[in-house]
Amino acid sequence: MADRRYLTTPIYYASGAPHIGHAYTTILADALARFERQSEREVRFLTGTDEHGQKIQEEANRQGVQPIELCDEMAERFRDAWDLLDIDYDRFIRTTEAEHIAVVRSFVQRLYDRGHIYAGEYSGWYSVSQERYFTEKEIGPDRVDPIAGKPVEWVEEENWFFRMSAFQDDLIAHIEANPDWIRPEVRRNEILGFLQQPLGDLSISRPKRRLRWGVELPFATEHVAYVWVDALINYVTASGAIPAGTAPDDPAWDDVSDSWWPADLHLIGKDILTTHAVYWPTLLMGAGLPLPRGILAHGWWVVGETKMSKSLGNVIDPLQLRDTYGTDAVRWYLLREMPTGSDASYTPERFLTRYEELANVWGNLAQRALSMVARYRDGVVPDGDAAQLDAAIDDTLAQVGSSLESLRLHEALGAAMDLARTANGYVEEREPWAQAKDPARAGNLDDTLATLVRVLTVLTALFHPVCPGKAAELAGRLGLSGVPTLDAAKADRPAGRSVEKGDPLFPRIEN
Ligand code: ME8
Repeated sequence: MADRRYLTTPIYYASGAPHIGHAYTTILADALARFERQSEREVRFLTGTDEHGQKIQEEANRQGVQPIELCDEMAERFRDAWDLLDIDYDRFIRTTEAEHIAVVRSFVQRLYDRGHIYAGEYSGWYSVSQERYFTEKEIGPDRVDPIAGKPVEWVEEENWFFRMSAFQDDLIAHIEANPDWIRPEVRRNEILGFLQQPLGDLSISRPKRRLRWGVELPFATEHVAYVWVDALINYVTASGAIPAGTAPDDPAWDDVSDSWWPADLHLIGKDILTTHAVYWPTLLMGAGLPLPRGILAHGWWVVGETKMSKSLGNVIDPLQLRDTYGTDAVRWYLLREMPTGSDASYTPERFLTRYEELANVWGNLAQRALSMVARYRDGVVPDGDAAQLDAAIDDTLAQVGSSLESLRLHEALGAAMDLARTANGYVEEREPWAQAKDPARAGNLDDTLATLVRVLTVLTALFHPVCPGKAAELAGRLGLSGVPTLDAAKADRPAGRSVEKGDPLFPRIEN
């Protein structure tokens, strides 16, 4: 089979507007997808909205609209945000789509037919904001859910259960046999720690008398599917493995090799690790489908020292930042600032520092190099030795490769920026303005200029996944027909090409 990659983001609740947390995961996935496409792999990049459940129903009630009206509006808002942030997804899934509903029904019926589902009574502390139950220990004496800090409610109801406990040993064995399956390692250890306690069964239904907004269970029509079960299945729906209308016992379930399933990487925030690393793989085992090949749980964005929250009014709107600094600056900041996997704090000062890095290092290099080609060589790249920084280029590419391999994207971007720094140092060292004055050094000047154009060409390829707009702009000024792949950039011979100076890539921001 061709070399393919299937990457996913969480599907975001259609009850709230996109903020920098959502933007981070989505931009991270987009940049990884773009790096994959550069290596000429076939890529499927999925995102979307999570539209069923109590949280959505309550928000719709609050606004006095039908749930689907709220979802239509919010799905549009997410799509618009992703367009403005240059997210090049292949599929935007909504869990209210008929195709998805059909797959969920077939999936749960299959679990039922295979004997993994039974009826029972349930009571416990339920968090509407997280759409899940918490234990006494987790909610503490104040009875608030430990993630959102909101009060939980006591719920007693008859429920259908998935025999999750039956898969505990297989799940542990899988995690132990695949050290990179959950990354980073702290998250893997967290799940292995969690699995040291006996795993309970998972309540997968909600009675319609309490919640109508969901997918009706085919074997229990007075119930709808628990929203997390519904939501997780989106990854299979969008893979095309189980086309709508596939019966629960269809042979399609046994051979998914023609589809995108299994996913290569589920990108998620650490808040939803248990659902992805415990509920999801056990549900897949129950259905007899292969497990995703990896999960990357990234850290949490906070504002200054504080959690972002609507009630505190400190939610950072990525689109507002974009209006001031541009799409690529927002993307750069988020990906460069947060060490993949760790937490990070948003501050306007750090944002500005990262912006200045773009302007003063990469932007400045482009401006200097292109204006010197314009001034000294009438805008045509001279036929000099362009390979003077090739050792640095090779080192950078090797480092970027290994950082991407270990999903340390911030490190890969740091390496790319360091190459631009090295090239700026090379300009200082070579003093092209002095070379230009001295006819005996004309050949040296040709070498300097050709080398700088070569580095800029490689940098367009390296920066493209994170700064697609600026990389394309720079490629145009370099006289290229588009942003080259890394291999094409390395093979490029720029001599004789006309280049154009243009305005600074990253203009100075007033105030
Ligand atoms: O959990 N920092 O949706 P959601 C970093 N619908 N990332 C953040 C963040 C923050 N402060 N806040 C949110 C759901 N995120 C479910 C998912 S998937 C089958 C169902 C990001 O709208 C991060 O990716 O609450 C987190 O996992 C996700 O948004 C949660 O989005």
